[in-house]
Amino acid sequence: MKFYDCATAPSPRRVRIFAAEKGIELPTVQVDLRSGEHFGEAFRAINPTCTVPAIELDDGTCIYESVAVCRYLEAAYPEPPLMGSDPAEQGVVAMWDHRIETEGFMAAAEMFRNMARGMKDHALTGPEPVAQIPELVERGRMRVGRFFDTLDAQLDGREFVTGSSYTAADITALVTVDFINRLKVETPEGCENVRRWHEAVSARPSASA
Ligand SMILES: N[C@@H](CCC(=O)N[C@@H](CS)C(=O)NCC(=O)O)C(=O)O
Repeated sequence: MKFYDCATAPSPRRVRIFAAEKGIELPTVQVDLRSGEHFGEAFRAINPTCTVPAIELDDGTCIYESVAVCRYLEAAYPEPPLMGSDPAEQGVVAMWDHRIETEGFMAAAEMFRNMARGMKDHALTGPEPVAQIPELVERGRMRVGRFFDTLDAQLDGREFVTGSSYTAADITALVTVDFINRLKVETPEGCENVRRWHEAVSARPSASA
């Protein structure tokens, strides 16, 4: 297997943490997003959407989208389960993972991609030029605020996002909160549950992956 990574990007970090929690060492290829290596022929053959992460299995099967890569790893390396242990837990973890990605991660991406100088004419992923829309920075900021409120309410009375077990939903939430904090948006003062949870999940060895 080959894991296509970019050490500084948040999405592949979801896979790195997921693999670290399972004790899997992934043979890793770094893709240089700065020089546009991901738009070249070679990487497009792996992932036509030109994003990391992606994996290539020994039989040539390519899987991209962080959630799909994690789903493969969960099936291939079931222990410890990170996507729920029974049908109900699996549904709840998938629900929260999806909400955190769409309401939190995508809101942070909306801010970042519409404000960063390096993202000029690249406000959406993919090879086609897409102009930045400055108003979307503020809309992304508003969505980030709503995300913090949602996450804080969900963590009230729960050790982890979906209960007493650490799951993929915690990984997506950790990567998302760190991504938001990198945009110089701090976790709001009132979000004490997020603060307590963030300190705990950041202390796990996998967080440095
Ligand atoms: N939904 C995708 C998002 C992947 C994504 O946006 N990756 C970013 C790095 S965090 C990327 O490859 N960006 C390339 C670019 O901006 O051209 C996933 O979860 O895998």
